[in-house]
Order: sequence, then C-alpha cells, then structure tokens
Amino acid sequence: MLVSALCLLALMSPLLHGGDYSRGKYDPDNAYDAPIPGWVGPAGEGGVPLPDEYGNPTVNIGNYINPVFVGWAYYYDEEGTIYPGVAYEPSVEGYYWPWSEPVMAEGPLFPYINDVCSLGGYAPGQDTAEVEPGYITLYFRKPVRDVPGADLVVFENAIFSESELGEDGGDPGEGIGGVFAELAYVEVSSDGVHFARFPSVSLTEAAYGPNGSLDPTNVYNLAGKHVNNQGECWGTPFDLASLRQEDLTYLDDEDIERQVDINNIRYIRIVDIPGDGSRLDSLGNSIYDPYPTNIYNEGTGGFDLDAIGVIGQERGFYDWSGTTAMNPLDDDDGDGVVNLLEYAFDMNPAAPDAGNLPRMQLVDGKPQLSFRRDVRNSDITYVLEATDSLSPVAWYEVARVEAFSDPVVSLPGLEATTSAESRHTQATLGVWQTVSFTDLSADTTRFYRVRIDWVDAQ
Ligand SMILES: [Ca+2]
Ligand SMILES: [Ca+2]
Ligand SMILES: [Ca+2]
Ligand SMILES: [Ca+2]
Repeated sequence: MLVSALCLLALMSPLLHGGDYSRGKYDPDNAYDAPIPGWVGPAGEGGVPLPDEYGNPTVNIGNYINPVFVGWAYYYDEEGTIYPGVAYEPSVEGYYWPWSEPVMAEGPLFPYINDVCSLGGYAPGQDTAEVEPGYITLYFRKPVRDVPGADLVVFENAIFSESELGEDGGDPGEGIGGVFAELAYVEVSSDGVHFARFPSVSLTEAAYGPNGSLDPTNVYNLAGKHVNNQGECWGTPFDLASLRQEDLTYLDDEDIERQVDINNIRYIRIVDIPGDGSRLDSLGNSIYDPYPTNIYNEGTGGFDLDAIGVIGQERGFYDWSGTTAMNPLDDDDGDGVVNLLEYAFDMNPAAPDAGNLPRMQLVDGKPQLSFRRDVRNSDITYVLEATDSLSPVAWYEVARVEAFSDPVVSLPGLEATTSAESRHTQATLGVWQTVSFTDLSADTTRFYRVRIDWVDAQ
C-alpha cells in the first residue's frame, strides 16, 4: 500500500499544479503539502490554547502539542552554548528586541503569538540583487532521517488577511486566498557546511506590495505559506524524499566526494526570500511575497521563524513516555495492556484502549493479522511467531519488523503489507502505520503471536 502511494506521488509530480497545493490551514487530504497542526486535542486540530496574562489557557482548552513531533531544532545546547555551525544573520541590523533572538525560533512551540525570530526586511528602492537575504541555521540534537511522509515541519507566523485575496477570491478564513505570507527557502545539511535546498514552486503571477496577500494553493515547498496566528497553528511539511531528484553530492576540503545524506540531517537553514521577484523557484518562476517591507518599525518584514518540528527521527520507550519513571511492565491505565505494549502498538497508556491491540480477521477468506506501530520506535523489534499446534506448542519465527523498515517475512505463503491508514489525519504524514500479515497458505491450522523485543537504552 505504501509503495503504491509513493509511486502515485511520483507520477503526479508536484511541479506545475497551481491551485492544487494546500490551503493556508486545515487541508487534510491534500497529498502535496497538507499542513500539519502544531496543536491537537479536544478543541480541534490547529487550535492554540492561548494563555491569559497569568499563563492560563483561555481558548482551545485541553489542546496539546501534536505528538507526531519527536524533536525540534535548536540554536543553543542544554548549557546555553551556541552549537557549532549554527548562525543567525538577519538582512539588516538594528532590529527591535525581541524579534531578533534565535532563542525564539528554537525548541518546541509555545502557546503565545509571535514568539518568533525575524530574518529581516528590505527597504523601498533597495537593490535586492545586492542584498544578502536574512537566514538562520539551526541544529538537530539527534539526526533527522527520511521516514514515510513529512520529516520536518516549519512554523512561520503567517496570518489570514482581511483584504486583497488571491486570484480565486474566497473567504480568507477558508485559507484559499488571502494569506499574508512571508516566504523562505528551506535547506538541510549533514555537516553544517554543504546544504541542499528543497525544490519549490511559486505560481503567484505578479508583485503585490507590502501589505498584500497570496493564494497558498499556488505555492509549494516554501516555508511560510501556512497560517500560525490568531489562535490557529499550522506548519509547512517538508519530505526529505523530495530531495532525491536533486544533486546531493559535493567535494569536501580534501576533494573527496560526499553527500548530503537524507538519512543523517543535522542542520536546517531557513533563507528569506525578498518578494520583489528577484528570487526564483525551481522552475525559474519569480517568487513574490510582501515587498518592499518596512524594516524600521517592527523589524519583522521578512520570514519570522517560530519553530521547526521534527517527525523523521528515531525514538525510544522513554521518549514516548516522557518520563523515566514509567515502568514498561506496569499497566498504568488498567486496560490489561502493559505500557511497553501500549508503546509498541501505538496505543494510549493513559486511557483504556485494548481494542487497538493486534487483531486477527478473515480477509477474502484468508486469515490476516494486523497491528499498529510507529515506524520510529527504534528500541524494539516486532517478532511474528507461529505454531501449528497448541498441544504441543512450538513457536517459530515467521517475520520481523524493525524501525524505519518494511516487514521481513521468512515463511513462504505469508504476505506482508503496510498502510498509513492508521490514526493520521493529514495526507502528508506516514509514520503511524498498520502492518498486516496475510496467510495465503490453504488448509493449514496455525496460531500466531507478536513478540516485542525491547532493548532498554537507559
Ligand atoms: Ca519523508
Ligand atoms: Ca511573518
Ligand atoms: Ca495499559
Ligand atoms: Ca491504554
């Protein structure tokens, strides 16, 4: 299932599909770039629990940061020292605090508006060809790698505009036209020196001044097109797989050929785009966004980075639990499922949900065993075992499933498939899978079980 979905994406190349790319918010079925909600929960996807002056949420109460994120990008290490290789260079100096502090762009999302770091602006009459656009480089504390679907999500502070809708008109709140969006290129690197830029599309037809808005359905793979403001929080997904068509090789200092390794990304660089049309997308089209910008008032006339969420990264039991105090063999919620199995089968350790355990059913008359998993679970192996009799019982291995990999089957007649039709709500996500094994052999009595082997990394 997964393989066919990826082939489909390759056939419908994301280039040249103006009007088909995602809206400024909630567009879950958009296969190109459905935005990822930064917050999820009982108040709905994307709803930010904005706090009052005492820090208590006033709206979207009960929402929490999207658990699909397992890491964030950083400028400082845990001791407050700047990481080697990171950098922050706004296009002009002299910004007002606090819009020029990299600390505002690192780490997780916060439920405040505009805790961002601006990359700068461009004055009227300034020759943008002569200007070095602002940029910021951040570090990933663990390597980021290509997983099914989006791997990285960039949050700017784009806002719905009340005026000057895109060509197609529409209600600003629908997110079709009318997004005040400040765009940026996104680049990734394994060594902090050599960067690969995500291929992008911008089909906005003309420049539109400092206060105009654009239609995000004409923009693809540029950060900043999704709304993150006014209590709505949506980020732009980036899939490292989209770099596979790019030339990722370079020569290092000793003339040895190296690669930006999409399974070992340690740096991300966000490069602001002066929106006068002087900068181009991957097809050679001019990119337009608000221009000229007022660089002297608020000093945030360029891209404003809020946070970069990581999806494509390994995780373990204690990353998932959020605490080393959780015992993997306890059953905290009393649903008969120990915490380690809740983790393995992508369940909720705080709510009874034994219905999400592995299940056996007949599909076209053939027995099929299915279970849910998170492909990033790196400290466990799923071992599928069978026995032909329960008396006497003699379990033998028939398949195993490792992190980031497709199932490996060792029994003839057993067929494995994976599907992203799990609990994802966004078409651009793929880490939560359903793994299925179908026994195609006829007239056989066979019993199955799933064994979880855990390596405690503590
Ligand atoms: Ca990916
Ligand atoms: Ca902005
Ligand atoms: Ca339990
Ligand atoms: Ca549970």
